[in-house]
Amino acid sequence: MTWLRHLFLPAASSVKAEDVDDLFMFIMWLNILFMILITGLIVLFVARYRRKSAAQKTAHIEHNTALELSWSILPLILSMVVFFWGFNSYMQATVAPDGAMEIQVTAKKWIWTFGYPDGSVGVGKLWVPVNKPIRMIMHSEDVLHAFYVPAFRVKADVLPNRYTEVWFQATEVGDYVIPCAEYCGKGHSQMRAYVKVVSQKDYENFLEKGDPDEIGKPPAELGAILYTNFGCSTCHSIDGTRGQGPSWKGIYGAQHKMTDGKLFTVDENYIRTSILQPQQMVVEGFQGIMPSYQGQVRERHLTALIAYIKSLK
Ligand code: HEC
Ligand SMILES: [Cu+2]
Repeated sequence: MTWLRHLFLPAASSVKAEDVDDLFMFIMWLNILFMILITGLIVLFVARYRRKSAAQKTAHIEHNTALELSWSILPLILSMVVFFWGFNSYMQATVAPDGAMEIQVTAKKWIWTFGYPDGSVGVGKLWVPVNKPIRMIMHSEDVLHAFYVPAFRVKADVLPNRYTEVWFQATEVGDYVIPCAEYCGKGHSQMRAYVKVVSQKDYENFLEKGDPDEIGKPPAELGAILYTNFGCSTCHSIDGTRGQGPSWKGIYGAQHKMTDGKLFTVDENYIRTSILQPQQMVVEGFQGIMPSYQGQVRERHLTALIAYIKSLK
């Protein structure tokens, strides 16, 4: 019966997912059942008790105790089942088990940043070990966002000036998408990150040596990966079209005018400052909305992004 349980639902890969799906399916089938029952009775009554002639009268009925009790008590029982099932499931989903690994999540337009227990930080990609409870402690640096992992059936608002949390325990190794689930401005639909669920060994390897997808790649190739992982692609195109930010096509070596009238040549230092302190130099014709990546990118990331921008002739 698992096909029935997962009907219309995305793959379920966390310990909570089964329970959420079961309750969802229970409510859905209950609704379908009552929809058929009620519309069926309406059609039946319309056909059967339609007034056929002016003289025809229906019997005058005061009430029917058995019928009235059953249509009150039965729905009460059903809604209480849904309430207690949902309440219990909600409590379990809200309170992380003791000893869960903690991850600090920062949302800002339009990137997700993850802080690990050892102090390292990652953008756009969250590495977690499989079969371990993980508690996410989240806040926003600007507007409302929402952390949502459909495959884990977890979702919570991420607010400025306050922490919210969710926890999950992934049951299968794989990549799972985190789409932002609260409209947060122009780049909202592209505000995505990934949870990368790996074995304990691969996770330790990652903490020790860094992301294996990033190691041993020529800088420009790594830069191309970071372009999407770090969310630069949300605002910068590489084909010359203007987005929220200027396109990167052919900018290396060009002279760019800033809003304060100063001229800069786009070179290594200019790009570096643009990434770390974007507010220092705001390109004319654009708004200073670029988030700072200070403390979130490593030296080799900067080198790679610079090499990539250089390569876009
Ligand atoms: C939220 C949108 C946004 C994101 C995400 C973003 N940028 Fe920007 N970026 C801008 C805007 C807007 C400008 C122009 C205003 C300014 O200079 O601050 C800009 C300017 C730049 C410039 C200068 C471009 C020029 O033509 O002079 C560089 C280089 C740059 N960004 C690199 C990056 C890199 C690398 C990333 C990803 C690690 C990134 N940006 C992510 C919005 C963004
Ligand atoms: Cu968002």
